[in-house]
Amino acid sequence: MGPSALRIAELNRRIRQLGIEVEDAGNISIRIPEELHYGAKKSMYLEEITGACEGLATGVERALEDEAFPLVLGGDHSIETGTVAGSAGYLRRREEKLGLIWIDAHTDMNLPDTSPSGNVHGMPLAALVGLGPVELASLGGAVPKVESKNTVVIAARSIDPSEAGNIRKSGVRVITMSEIDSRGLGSAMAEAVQIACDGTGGFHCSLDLDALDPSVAPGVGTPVEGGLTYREAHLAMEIVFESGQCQSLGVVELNPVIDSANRTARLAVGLVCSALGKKILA
Ligand SMILES: [Mn+2]
Repeated sequence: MGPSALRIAELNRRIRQLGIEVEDAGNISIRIPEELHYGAKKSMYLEEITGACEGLATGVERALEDEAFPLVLGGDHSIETGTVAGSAGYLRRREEKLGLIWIDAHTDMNLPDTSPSGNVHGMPLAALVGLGPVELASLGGAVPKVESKNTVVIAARSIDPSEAGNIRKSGVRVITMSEIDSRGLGSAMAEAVQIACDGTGGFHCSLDLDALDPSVAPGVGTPVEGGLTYREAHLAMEIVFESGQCQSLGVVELNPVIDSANRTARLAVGLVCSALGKKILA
């Protein structure tokens, strides 16, 4: 439902207004929740998620081969395993590496063994840096999809105790909200871009809308108080654009069921436009 809400908020028209050609590739085919195989309690719907991500990875890689910029909308953050697999696969063919900027209230570094909920949307970053779950980590062959030294989480403020061990083990840089409070978002994002660009051929930016404060983005799967302001989020997207190194973008965790009159979708459309180069004074 997230992608539909973004279309209703006129995402395509707003991007076209920036002078960018848009081709809407439609939705990934997934069965409705009632038809899905629940799977193991420790990693719910992992089989369906892995299948969906395989198709998505192929689509993203093909879009990049066609010299398009893949913008992937969600939905559950687990889909980004597919997006990043495709984006990294494209660079791997050119013997280059992908960096990753993960903007999120959470670090998404759980494993089936450490996850309190069994929700796979809490595991995609662990999969991408090669920790697991193995089905997602090995998607499309190469493990890991991104190296920890080129991966950064920004805006984190809710980390499960068991997850913290995985973060330490991986060596991924996590810039928390406390650090953003003290040094400012501009400086924190500059460091994030530097990490993601160091020796890579470009980076993927994954924007979990729960990175924003619930007062501006109420329509997300797992809201956490104390997030980015409206302006900070736009600044983050502007810095992503100005880097000139963002190869693909994901905007995820939009949940219209708990949104208020599609407000979070409209906010997300504005953020995508900033990431694609929209300026206050053109
Ligand atoms: Mn997330």
